Order: sequence, then structure tokens, then C-alpha cells
Amino acid sequence: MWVMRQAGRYLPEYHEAKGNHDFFECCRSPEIASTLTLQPIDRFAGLVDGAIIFSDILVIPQAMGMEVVMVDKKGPHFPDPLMTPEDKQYKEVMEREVNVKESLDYVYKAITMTRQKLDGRVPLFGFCGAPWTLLSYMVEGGGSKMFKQVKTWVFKYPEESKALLQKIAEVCVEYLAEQVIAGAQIIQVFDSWAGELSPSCFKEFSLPYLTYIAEHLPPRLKELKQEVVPMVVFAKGAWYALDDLCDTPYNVIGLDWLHDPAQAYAIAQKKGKVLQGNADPGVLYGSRDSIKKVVKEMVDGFGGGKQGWIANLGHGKSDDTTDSSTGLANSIQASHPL
Ligand code: 1CP
Repeated sequence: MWVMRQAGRYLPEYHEAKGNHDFFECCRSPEIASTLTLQPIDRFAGLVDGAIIFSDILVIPQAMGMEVVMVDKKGPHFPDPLMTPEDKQYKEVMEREVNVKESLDYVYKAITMTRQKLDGRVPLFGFCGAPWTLLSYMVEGGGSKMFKQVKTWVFKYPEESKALLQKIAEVCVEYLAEQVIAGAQIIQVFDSWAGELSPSCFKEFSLPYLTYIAEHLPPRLKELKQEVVPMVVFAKGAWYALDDLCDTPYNVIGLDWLHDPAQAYAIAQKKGKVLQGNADPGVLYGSRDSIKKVVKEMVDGFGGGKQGWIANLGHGKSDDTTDSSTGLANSIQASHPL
């Protein structure tokens, strides 16, 4: 089991280690990023089975030349988002030769350092944001409720949107390959805003680019004389696309809590995919009994046994549910002792 924590702020030691450093300063310091990655591994020793490198999906827009700041207690903010394809920044971003090997070098250093410190205790995940989700941030300028800007883009400027989505997908492949060279043992692509798209728009503006990444990363790794690593896709809210996602080369399909585990398993099993998910993070506000019930439903739904599934929350956990995380881990151990 591993807990997708995203807003890792729930650990008091996170705040201590972060101190007064700005969020992206922490990402850029391999020492701090590595310390923050290891904190839950140390705290929940023996209970979690995976670590995810401390970083953010928004380092790709930064590498593509956009400014992103993290506003304390609010989240990411782009002071100068992409406005329209006539915007000179669009041309600059499209024409820029993005060199992720150089510009995101601090991520690889953090990965290598973390692999050393993990010393084989648990595998290390590398990750990136999916093209659709990154495009959303680049035009919305941050998180959004209505997704007005990005909807304007896909409906008014579909070709320019697709050109940018393709460019982001190519950057993602290179970035993930570099993470594997540095020591990432499994990678995950986060499409956090997939659920904002209708089923047909998902097929047009997200799926092709998610597929591009999964089709191109393995050959790129081989070309770089690297081992091919398992790939996880998490398209939050895109429950309607489970079948399509199972037809991509991703090995693991991450599920949010809108899926019934048994129904998802019935689809994924036929296509040989592993499922990762999908407990409602909100259950951590409940009692131990409610956590146990959700965990049991999930584990039984995924076919039970000890193989072929990865227990996880269906999305990041919030910062005020620390104690019950141990409850979640214990419940999984109790239902499936190693
Ligand atoms: O938690 C960890 O240390 C793991 C590393 C990690 C990951 C995998 C972070 C650190 N961010 C992410 C992924 C990420 N970042 C996603 C995909 C997962 C998801 O859907 O949640 C997204 C959408 C982001 C963007 C982002 N960064 C948000 C969401 C804001 C919104 O638009 O709703 C937020 C709040 C951040 C900040 C952030 N990223 C990570 C941490 C620990 C934090 C909190 C920073 C802080 O307040 O100290």
C-alpha cells in the first residue's frame, strides 16, 4: 500500500523540514526533497510499500518557460498564464527547445539521493502531470472550478490546443526517462483534471496524449539502455474511460473512489491490468470500523489475495487525517497479512 499524499502538509515533520523555504525551493534542493520523500516511509515503517519523489507536476510548465509560484495554503499560481494562441507566450512555449535533462536536473539528483537513502526498503515512484492537466494549469493560471479558460481553448482553438498537448506529451516522455535513469523504479502520470472532460472530449484531448507517453516511454528507455519500468496512469474522474485506459500500454490503472472496485476489476482483469486505488480519502475522517469496511470492499473487489492490486487512496489525503492513515495501513495489513 502507498498513500498518495500530494498535499504532504499533514505531517508535522514536513513543516519542520520545510521551514521557511518556499515550496519550489524545496523541490530544487535534492537534500530537502529527499528528506520530505522519506518522512512517511520512516513514520509508517513497514506499513507503506512505496515512496513517491517530492516534487510537483508543475515543474514541466516551468521547464517550458512559464513562471509558477506556490501560494501558501492556496496552491499553484501562474502570474502570466497563456491567454490565446495569438499570445506571444504561446509561440515562445511552442518554439522553445525544452531541455528537461538540464532544466529539471534537480529532480534527478533528488531521485538518486532518495534511492540511496531508501536502500531497497520500498520502490521509488517518479511521476509527471498528464498533458491535459498541465494544459489546464497553463491556461487557467492555477486550480479552477469552472475551467472556463481551458474550455475556451479546446472548443475555440482545438488545433492549437492539440499542438501544445503534443509538445507537453513529448516533454513528459523525456522527463520520465530521465527520472528512470536517475533511479525511479515505477512511474505515474497524474491526469487530475480528466473528469472535467466529457467522454468524447477525453478521447480527443486527453487519451491520445496519455497513450503517446505510454507508447513512447518504453522504446525511449530501451534506446537509453535502461530497464523498462511499470507505468501507472491515474485519470481522476474519467470513470467512463476505464475500458479505453485498459487498452493503453499502462500496466497499472489508478482509480478514484467513484469506481466500484469489483466492477472495475471485472473490466481490468480481462485486459491483464493491475488496479491501484481507490478508497475514498474522506473515509479517513471516519472511525476505524468505517475505514475497515471500505478497505475490505476494495481489497475483496480487487479479487482479494496478495497480488495484482495496489492499495491506495482514490486521491490525495488532506492535511488533517494523520492518525487514521495508520488505521488505513493497519486495516490493509489486517485483511491481508504479509
Ligand atoms: O506529497 C508528496 O510529497 C508527493 C509529491 C507530490 C505529487 C505527486 C506533490 C507535492 N504534488 C504532487 C502531484 C500534484 N501536484 C498533482 C497531481 C495529484 C493530485 O491530483 O492531487 C496536482 C494536481 C498538483 C498541483 C498542486 N500542487 C496542488 C493542487 C492545487 C489545485 O489546483 O487544486 C497543490 C495544493 C500543490 C502543492 C503541493 N504539491 C506537493 C505538496 C506537498 C504540496 C503542498 C505544498 C504546501 O502547502 O506545503
